[in-house]
Amino acid sequence: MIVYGSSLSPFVRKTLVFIAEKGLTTERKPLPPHDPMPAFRACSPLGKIPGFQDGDFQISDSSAICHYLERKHPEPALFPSAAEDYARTIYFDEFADTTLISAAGKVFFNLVVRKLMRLGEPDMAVVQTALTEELPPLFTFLEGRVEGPYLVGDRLTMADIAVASPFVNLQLAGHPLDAERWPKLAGWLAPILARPSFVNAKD
Ligand SMILES: N[C@@H](CCC(=O)N[C@@H](CS)C(=O)NCC(=O)O)C(=O)O
Repeated sequence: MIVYGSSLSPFVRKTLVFIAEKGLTTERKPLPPHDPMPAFRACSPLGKIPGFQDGDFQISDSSAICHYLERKHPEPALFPSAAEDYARTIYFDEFADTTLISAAGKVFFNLVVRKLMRLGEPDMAVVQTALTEELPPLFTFLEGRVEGPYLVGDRLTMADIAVASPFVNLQLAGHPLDAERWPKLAGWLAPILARPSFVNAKD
């Protein structure tokens, strides 16, 4: 098994955490989006990370990879079996991959990626709008959904992995979650990010 892509990507991190929580190990090829490496482009023709290879099977997209792994390695289950909880888990994964990452990504791209890749000065207006207008309602929404240690049911699921992942990007950008303003969300997030799967999801 090979995962292509830098773990700075919330999508790559999500995939690495999922693999670790399955008790699996993977070879790593940390690279940026659109890297020309032929083996990577065979997995991800559009150049998005993560790319994934398992034997002669190749695919990209973090959710597609994780669903594949769930079928291949059913235990421990990271998607619930009950229809309602399954749907809730898919909902949170989709929410994280689209709404949350698109807002958090503006902060991370401007404050971290631009510097790392020498792409010029950050657009602080974009950062401020994301921090003060776009992210707070999302955090408030999540605050209202946290009822215990896991977002769905009574064990870790893809929902926890997907939603927690972009919070690492905010931390790396110097904007961790405000625990006083969103205490329930912070109380859920801290133990999830302290799991070895998250701690070790680095290049
Ligand atoms: N839906 C995809 C999104 C992957 C994605 O957009 N990754 C970013 C890096 S964080 C990327 O490769 N961007 C380059 C591009 O969109 O062309 C997934 O879940 O893997």
